[in-house]
Amino acid sequence: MASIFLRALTRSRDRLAEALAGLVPGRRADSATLDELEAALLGADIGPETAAELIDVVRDARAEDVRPALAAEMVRVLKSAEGPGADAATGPRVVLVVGVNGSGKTTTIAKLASFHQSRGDRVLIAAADTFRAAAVDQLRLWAERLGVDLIAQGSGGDPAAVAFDACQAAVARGSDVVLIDTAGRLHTQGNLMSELDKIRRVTQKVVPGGPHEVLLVLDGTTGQNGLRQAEEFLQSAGVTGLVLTKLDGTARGGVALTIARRVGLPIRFVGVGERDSDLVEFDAREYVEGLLGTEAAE
Ligand SMILES: Nc1nc2c(ncn2[C@@H]2O[C@H](COP(=O)(O)OP(=O)(O)OP(=O)(O)O)[C@@H](O)[C@H]2O)c(=O)[nH]1
Ligand SMILES: [Mg+2]
Repeated sequence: MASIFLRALTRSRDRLAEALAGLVPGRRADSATLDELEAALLGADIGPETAAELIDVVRDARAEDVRPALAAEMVRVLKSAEGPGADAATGPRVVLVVGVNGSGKTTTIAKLASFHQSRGDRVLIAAADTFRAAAVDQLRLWAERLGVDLIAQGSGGDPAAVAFDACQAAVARGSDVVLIDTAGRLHTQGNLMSELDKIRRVTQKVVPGGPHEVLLVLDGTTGQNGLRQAEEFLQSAGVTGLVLTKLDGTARGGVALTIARRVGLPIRFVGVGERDSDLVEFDAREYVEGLLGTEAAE
């Protein structure tokens, strides 16, 4: 089966292929072709600095080397941001999910629950988005559908108290993974950040070393803009990895490269739809094949 990335990145790949078709075998790329290639990279939602650096890498390459050199550099950039998540020494592994509103946090929680379930892990979900009543209902529905434990309080409750209860319940029940959903919006962004801080602190009290992972969920359709919106989370929420959602809904998808280069954090998962099964683990090589075609990354 063709990889998810080949399917999701078709439009960007076609555009890049068109630009690369301007190369004349045996010669170096001329400046018009390089300009077109840079435009195609930008069109794929690869940020301007990253695009310029990629062009620099192939500026003096012979035509037949351009694609493999681009592929190698893209893989290098993505891999440089990779790193293992922290493991839980004992007790449950606590994963905190953060991000701007509507980015796909709650859906990602459901997908992660399903992912861990399929590996035989016992999962517990914490509904720590108490800002909207509907948020708890949405999560409860997923928990019922997936058959995983849910800890929730009425809306308007204290998110940190929910996280605290959830961690205690997880320890008591012997859960392997705790997934904490959070609000994407509060009255002010400052409130939101201090709330996330509080959630982290209470988590630590119950589960030493937690949260083991703080996942920032980023809407792939918002590209460079979304990355800017998420900047505050990157600065103050202790983010350890990213989830890029809605890759099925964007024809571009190159933002992953900018994330790796600028943010220096690994992309852990990619969301490719609204079902709980629509989650894939990020793979740098498959992603680059999606952008440049299968031959390029061999
Ligand atoms: N096509 C597509 N839609 C997605 C994906 N992930 C989430 N969505 C949709 O995006 C919308 C928002 O998702 P939520 O999971 O509710 O987002 P959230 O970040 O929890 O939103 P708030 O709690 O309001 O901050 C929903 O309609 C989801 O079905 C994805 O990977 N692909
Ligand atoms: Mg939500």
